Amino acid sequence: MPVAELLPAFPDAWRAATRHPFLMAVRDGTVDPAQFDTWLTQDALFVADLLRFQARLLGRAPRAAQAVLAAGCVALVDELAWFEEQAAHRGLDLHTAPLPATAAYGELLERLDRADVPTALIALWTIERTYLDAWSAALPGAPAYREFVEHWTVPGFAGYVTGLEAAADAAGGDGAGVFAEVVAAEIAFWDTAVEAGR
Ligand code: HMH
Repeated sequence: MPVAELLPAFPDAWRAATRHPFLMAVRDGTVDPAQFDTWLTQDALFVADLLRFQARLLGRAPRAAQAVLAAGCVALVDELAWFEEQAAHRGLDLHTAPLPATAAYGELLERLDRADVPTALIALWTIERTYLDAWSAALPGAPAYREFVEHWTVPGFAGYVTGLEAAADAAGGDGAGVFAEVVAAEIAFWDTAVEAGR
């Protein structure tokens, strides 16, 4: 089954992950800056974990998936630099400990190293598609947060997500289980930013 059909198969979880109160507050400008800063520092840790996962996946991916995965690795390296700039700008220390949801998401990525390639590709597509839809729901974003909203809604990012979808569909595989697991990890990640920032 094409991975796009997973979205309507899990409507409640998908909605919770992509219409989260955190993102609605980013859109409206009412997000608590401490919550936003918590999300930012934790997401920088997540992206470092994601780069490790994706680089290893590239090493065992089918020939047809190499280009999109390699481009994604380069983009994640740039993204780490972008996070460092954003953190410096906001006076944040990125050398913080992972909160439980961040650590759990990192452990999920490590487990996916041992999953078969089709499952890992579906997981990666889910990770990025969730972010695309979540930040798109925050458009245009309050002025103070617009740069972040734009970062994950630019056409280049949407095109990347489409490329990952094609790679996942070409690999085949049964994605319902891993899709549900990744979406749950995304919901927990937003929840944690809200709770820990309080
Ligand atoms: C939690 N999910 C999370 N953070 C991200 N940066 C992405 C997905 C997209 O890369």
